[in-house]
Amino acid sequence: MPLLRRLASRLALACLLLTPMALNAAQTPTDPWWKHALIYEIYPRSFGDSNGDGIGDLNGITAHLDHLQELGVDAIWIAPMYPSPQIDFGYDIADYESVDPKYGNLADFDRLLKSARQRHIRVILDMVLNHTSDKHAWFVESASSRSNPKADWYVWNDGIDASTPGITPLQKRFAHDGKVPPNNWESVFGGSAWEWVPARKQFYYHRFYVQQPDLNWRNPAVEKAMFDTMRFWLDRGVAGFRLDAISTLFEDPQLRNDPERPGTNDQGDPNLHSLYSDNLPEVHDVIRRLRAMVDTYPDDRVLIGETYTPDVAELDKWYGGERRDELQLPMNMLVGFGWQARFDANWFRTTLESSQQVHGQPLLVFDNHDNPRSIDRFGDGSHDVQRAKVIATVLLTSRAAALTYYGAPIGMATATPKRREDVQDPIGITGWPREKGRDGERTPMQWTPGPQAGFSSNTHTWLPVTPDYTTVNVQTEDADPESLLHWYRQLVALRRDNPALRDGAMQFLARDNAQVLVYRREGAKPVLVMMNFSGSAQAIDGKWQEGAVTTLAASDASLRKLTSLQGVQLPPYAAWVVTPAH
Ligand code: TEU
Ligand code: CA
Repeated sequence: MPLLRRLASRLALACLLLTPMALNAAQTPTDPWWKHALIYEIYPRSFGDSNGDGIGDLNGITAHLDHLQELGVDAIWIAPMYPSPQIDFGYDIADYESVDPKYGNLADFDRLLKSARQRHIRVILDMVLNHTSDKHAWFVESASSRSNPKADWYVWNDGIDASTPGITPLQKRFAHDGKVPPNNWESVFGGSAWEWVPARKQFYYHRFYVQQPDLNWRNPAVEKAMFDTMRFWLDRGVAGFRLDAISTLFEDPQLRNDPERPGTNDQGDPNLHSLYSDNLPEVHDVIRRLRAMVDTYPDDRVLIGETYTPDVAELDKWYGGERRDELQLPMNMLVGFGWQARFDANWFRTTLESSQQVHGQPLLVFDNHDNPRSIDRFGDGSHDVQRAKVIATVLLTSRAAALTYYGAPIGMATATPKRREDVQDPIGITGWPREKGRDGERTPMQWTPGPQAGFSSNTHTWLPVTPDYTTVNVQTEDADPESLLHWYRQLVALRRDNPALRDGAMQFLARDNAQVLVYRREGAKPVLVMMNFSGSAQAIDGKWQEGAVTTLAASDASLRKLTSLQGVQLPPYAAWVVTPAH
């Protein structure tokens, strides 16, 4: 063997031995693992219940890791599993360095980490930096007086005189002791964002629930404490964090009123433009310091951002723009959750094309624990699974890292409560019937056609199992090669080691046909992806790929035997992925 090659293979061997995770087949040592990853969000309450209390737990996740490995998942993101009063089901954290007893303990967590590692699955934690629970020791202390050591850890204000001219009806509603909140800021979850505390005779600010007071990120002690908790988990071996509501860390020091917009929101409050309460530039300084801290760890730890942005230019700022010194993977919410998002080839062509205009790797996402499931948002009630296969094709064949959510790969439906008394999510109780809350997208995972869909031995699960579990479940779909689950597995396997699908640029074709979405992933051996967004057959243009082709994946069996594009009609809602035969 020539010396250079021998050295190179030695080096590769050394890498293999040193790296705690084996590298994927086509992964080069310079490619960070997250760049082409499939990341799978787990809502721990709803994934697997190991102890029969009707609530999911960490051991329940560990028990189902084989399924995730078979799917080809590179990392799981676990929604908050820390001790919490569970007002916002974990997003109100009372202790950042432990596990909620309902979900297990630190030993269970370490076991989960180890079992996942054995299956080449990394573990990403949810990190809630903007606020804590009002039961967190920091807030209890902070709220106890104006002079305690943590007095300045949260956002406190004296309020203004209730007779001040120009105060809004909402401010008036929150009057105490002749004082009203200092401005018109609203909680995303309803009402004023300011809550009165008699012990301090002051208001504190909470962007989310009253039980979620905002930390004061202008206090360096807060940053230090939060970075320390992140080190706690990085030292334990987590692969990174999904940063919750990251745009909300800072508020305007002058507390200027947010501009009003016409109409009211789902909680019945005036619509506001969060000009002074969200997305302040100071947050980027924190993120740069956080990135520098995370980069001191080996193995490419990753920062993922919950970044709902108005456009791609704003999204690019979360990468740090050209400097790329902030988040590696801020979520692109525009393609999947944009207010105009619909099952429409033009929508996807336009937004996917612009998704590429960032200084880092795009991260696509169509499902999460806050929004109705994509199968319902993009479905029409009669071709839901076919359409879900098209959406899966977009997610897994675009040039992007991919984020999915438990239940999406089997086509679990959104099961929104029908009666107010059944609602668990507090915003669904206060907002009923305009806002029915987020329970619908958080129902128990459907594993089997057996009792409680195999989620729990307890007949009383925290949310009811959706009745469609008898057909929509892992076991049944595993046995059906035409199922949505098999489609996901096929595409995940394909994107894992096809060079064009990994890094090839996206060249959009068929721009003048509003019924089809077609793109070529460029490369020495390009890959052509064709999707029919309509209910009628669509002609394929032989020029998209001349010569003989091989099918890599086809959602419609009739396409699989074809060896050329000439004269072919793409069946309704079909997705076809091909590559030149030679
Ligand atoms: O969500 C932040 C956020 O922007 C929410 O307002 C989201 O738009 C809303 O839930 C949709 O109904 C994150 C978490 O994902 C969410 O579950 C938490 O409730 C929230 O932060 C507070 O921590
Ligand atoms: Ca804040």
